[in-house]
Amino acid sequence: MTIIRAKDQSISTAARCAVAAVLAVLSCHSQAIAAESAAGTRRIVWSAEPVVIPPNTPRRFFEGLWGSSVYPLGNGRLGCTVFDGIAEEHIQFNEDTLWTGDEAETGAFQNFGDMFITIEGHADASPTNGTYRRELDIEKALHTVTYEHAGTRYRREYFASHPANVMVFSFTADKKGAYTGTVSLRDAHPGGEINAAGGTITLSGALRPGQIKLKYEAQAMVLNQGGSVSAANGVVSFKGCDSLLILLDAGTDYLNQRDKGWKQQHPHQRIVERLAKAAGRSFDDMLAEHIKDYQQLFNRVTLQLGDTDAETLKLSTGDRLKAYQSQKPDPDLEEMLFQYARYLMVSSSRPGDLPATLQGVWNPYNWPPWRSDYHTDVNVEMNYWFVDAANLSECFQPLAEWVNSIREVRREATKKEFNVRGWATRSENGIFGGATYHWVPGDASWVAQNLWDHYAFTQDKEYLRTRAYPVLKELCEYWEDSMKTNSAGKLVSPKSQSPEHGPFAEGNSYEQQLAWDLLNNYIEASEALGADSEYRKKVVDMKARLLGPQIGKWGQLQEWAEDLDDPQDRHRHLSHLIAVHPGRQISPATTPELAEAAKVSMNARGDGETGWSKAWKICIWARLRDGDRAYKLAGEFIKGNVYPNLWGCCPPFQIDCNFGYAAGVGEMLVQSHLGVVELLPALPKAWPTGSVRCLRARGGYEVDMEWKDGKLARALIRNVSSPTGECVVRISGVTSKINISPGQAKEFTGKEL
Ligand code: FUC
Repeated sequence: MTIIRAKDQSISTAARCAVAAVLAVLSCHSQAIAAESAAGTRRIVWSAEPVVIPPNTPRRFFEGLWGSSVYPLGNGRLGCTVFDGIAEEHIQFNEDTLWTGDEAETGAFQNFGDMFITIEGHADASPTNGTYRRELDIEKALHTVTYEHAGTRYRREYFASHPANVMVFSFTADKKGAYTGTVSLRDAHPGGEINAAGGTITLSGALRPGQIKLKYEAQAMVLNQGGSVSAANGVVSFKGCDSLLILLDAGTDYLNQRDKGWKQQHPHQRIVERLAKAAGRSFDDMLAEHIKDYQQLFNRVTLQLGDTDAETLKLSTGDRLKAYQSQKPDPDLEEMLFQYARYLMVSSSRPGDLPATLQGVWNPYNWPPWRSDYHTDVNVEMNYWFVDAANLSECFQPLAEWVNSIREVRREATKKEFNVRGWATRSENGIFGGATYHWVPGDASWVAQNLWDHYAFTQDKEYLRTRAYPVLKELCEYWEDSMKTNSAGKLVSPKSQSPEHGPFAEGNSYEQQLAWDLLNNYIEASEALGADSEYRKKVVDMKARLLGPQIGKWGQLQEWAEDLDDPQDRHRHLSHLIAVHPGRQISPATTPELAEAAKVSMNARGDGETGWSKAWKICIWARLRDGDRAYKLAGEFIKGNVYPNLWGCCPPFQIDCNFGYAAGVGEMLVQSHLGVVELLPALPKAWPTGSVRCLRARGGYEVDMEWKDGKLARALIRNVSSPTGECVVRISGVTSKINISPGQAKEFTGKEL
């Protein structure tokens, strides 16, 4: 493609430019398989050891072993984590709708169960004989395990197909009759039933806690070539088989519609149909379809941040992380983590599904850390910050649909609690609208910021009209009814806590900044739709009367309306810096004094804390245009908060860490929150040469860039969805207005840069 990886030095610069010119106007969506694969560089997470968790391991150790070593597969709805033992394969699986809770209680995302495949004659197989390798290829969303035992080469290939909507596990060998053993399922909940007939095991039951007792079912279908398969006592046995194909599907009767009582038909029939369809197809056929579907999303963006030496590239992922911890430069790993976040997003959030939880669609607990829920005081928002910029707009849809599904429940609860219009929520949220922990007035506006931003990137008016605008408007009404006028005549938010620390006070910066953002976004949204001009005037007035950001006695940006900040406060939440990122109220370009105060606060908070906190700090420093500091935080994150399977950790594993990191990398390369598409606003010295293809910018644009010696060498901006094509760009410090007709692109080289 337009961007040739540095490893592919055989392609001349002239050839590169020619390719660039021809492809300049094509949208990334229509481009074929990325050149990366063709150039022989592949994005692979790998290890030479299976995941071994000794029986009866206490939960806190299990978390460390599971969270750091299993490889995740998912198709948005279904997810599984694989352990890859030789004599016994263990596959823990999830389906995104298996939740406890109801309209009052958050509940928790649930483990669904486990599938075990035991292989006879492997008990003495050694994973350390030098032939064992397990890998996750994130360019294909394909997991492979290979090993040799007693003169036979064994191969397992697993994937979670979005188009076929089932998970697929293949076991092959280079000798006939190599597989004898059993397949079994374990229900993660008590009281269910497990039956086996023919080659299929069925697990079914109903959840007990909570008022909404979801019914669930999973089926594993074992298809063999050669040998025989039989069923007894809930277990499928296979004997002397040349190969096995196991299909796994699961579901519940959850429906994201309150007016239907949150329920639909029992999942049994849907599972039977999906499995029957998949069983009629070959593994190769389903794999080809899966890779095509996945790469339509994944291949849109390529990124190159520099070269890692060949020795480091050969290391297993765990060893590369160790090398990185001992200061070995590895820009390829930094880039890999950006792409890994895209892998996780495509695998855990597809249209029609529920949003990615704190653990995406991978959770082995019934009482998971923080319920594996939708935390609205930073985490679920962070999950979706990077999605549009990383050219995965389709993956955003679940968040908008979830908000839409719970609005009514939240409106009722808010009316009952505060007697105001609109709605608010508490920071722990579930799939039936139930919420727990403190009420946090700013939270709903924060999710609404994601909703607005998705429009800002895509310019999709139908989405704005039906999904974002109604929420923005009802939240304006919430603020209208909830704000008080203080003694200085300013509007202040009701008493609450700045997320998770400090006193309960009025006018916290968290609420003030989020209210500003909400009102500001509402004004733009109503203008874009030509809607509610009278109400808009009211909102303009409210925005003007809001208590704004304040600079305190040590030059800091105040977290509270009173000047209470402690310079020793290292709290993980950065709630008073939302105006810098992801908001747009404070920036070095528009409010330099406040931006300086934000730096004082950021320096005081320090460069430590949880994985997601560091990820957010990357974003904030990038918005403050300090690329080197943003890079330092990226390094702190990789050294301290990334497991060998590349999951980010709080600890424990929390997917916002991965997604927040990707947002940070995006902010370092392109910013567009101020109505200007700004290229390389925070490029660190550590990435002097690099390139990126098809990042998205707000307004409906796509950006390709190549840079050299810390300076932009070539840029291309494509109009993919801007109706006007009036684009303000900031390139190499110069701001100019350009016009790019829909479907066209403008290239910048030479003097313009
Ligand atoms: C917020 C954070 C915690 C954790 C939890 C899921 O409450 O303060 O660190 O990430 O979300």
